[in-house]
Amino acid sequence: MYKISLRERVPSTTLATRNTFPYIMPDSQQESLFQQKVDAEQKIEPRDWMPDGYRKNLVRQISQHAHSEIVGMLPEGNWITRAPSLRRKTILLAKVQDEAGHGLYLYSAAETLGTGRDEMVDQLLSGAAKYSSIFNYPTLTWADIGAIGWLVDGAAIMNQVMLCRTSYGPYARAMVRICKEESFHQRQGYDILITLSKGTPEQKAMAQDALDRWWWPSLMMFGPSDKDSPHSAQSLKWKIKRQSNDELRQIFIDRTVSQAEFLGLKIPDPKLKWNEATQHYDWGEIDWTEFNEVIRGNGPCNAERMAARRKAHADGAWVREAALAYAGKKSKRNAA
Ligand code: FAQ
Repeated sequence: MYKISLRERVPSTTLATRNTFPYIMPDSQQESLFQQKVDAEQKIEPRDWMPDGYRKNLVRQISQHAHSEIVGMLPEGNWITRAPSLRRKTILLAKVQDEAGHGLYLYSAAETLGTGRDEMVDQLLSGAAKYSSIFNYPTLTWADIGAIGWLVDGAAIMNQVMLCRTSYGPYARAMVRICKEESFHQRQGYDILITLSKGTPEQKAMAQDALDRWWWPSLMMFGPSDKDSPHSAQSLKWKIKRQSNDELRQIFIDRTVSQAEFLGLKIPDPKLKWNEATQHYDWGEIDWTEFNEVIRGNGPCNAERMAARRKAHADGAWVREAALAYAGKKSKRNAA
């Protein structure tokens, strides 16, 4: 198949074909120019030529990322009415609203690749598309809200800072904005845990219990280990991903251990130990059976999360209809 690329510079060897412009470049040549551009750290923009696989992979990753932000509102949203003070309530409300905003930036970025938002949402609601495993765990106590901010947002930032340098322009730019907000989210979670860990023995125990339950699922957020990650090699070549799942997971562990120590909490991993030779922490083994079960839909809260999203979507149908009718009226008025 041949496609025309209007934005690529036509190579000088083709100048002889000037009179027959537009020049039609074979896919193999387009692909090699595309890779050169990626290697040179130039951003790929929506109207640029891109391999079908690059487009598909991006829509897959960005839409799953968007779904994660939206489903990710549920575990914390669950605590807005139960936050222990007005201050904590307003902070949590703002944080959960930020997650909705992140979902919207991401759906918009994915739409620039030619897939409609309705289609992406249908894929989430039908179970065809994944969202992050982490949001299938329950928030049992207020300390869980601290643990989500500290560990879940902390892991999300670790992954998303690399995505600020992803090769696709609209995704990279969305990430810059998202990361700024995620840093605030991480601090607010840590602040909750500082308060609890300096509190009564019951509060400290609550913080430890939250760390015990959220530690391993947070490490799973980085995805399967590199050797079992089907998308990584190609995504790294296309610079969609800039670091591997295992690399990011290790950096996250290395940075988080001292934060746990500062809180006086113990990471639930008997094998966790500083390794002088590698200058990294050694650590235990993730329960990959649990990870695979959760992403297959069999985690503790998968059914509940999907039921909540389906209900919200159905309940919001009238809002979408009203917004469309209003937009239609407005564009008719403007055209008149
Ligand atoms: N959960 O070959 P890989 C947040 C799937 S945002 C579920 O390694 P890839 C903010 C993967 O999709 C959190 N599924 O895949 C917040 C693929 O399935 P597919 C979300 C997972 O894409 C905080 C298959 O396994 N962040 O938390 C998971 O190269 C608090 C094979 O895996 C992002 O989405 C998982 N943990 O690497 C919100 C960041 N891991 O599509 C509210 C962007 C893997 O073939 C409250 N995404 N899978 O059916 C990425 O960086 C990548 O997509 C990875 C996975 C690193 C997640």
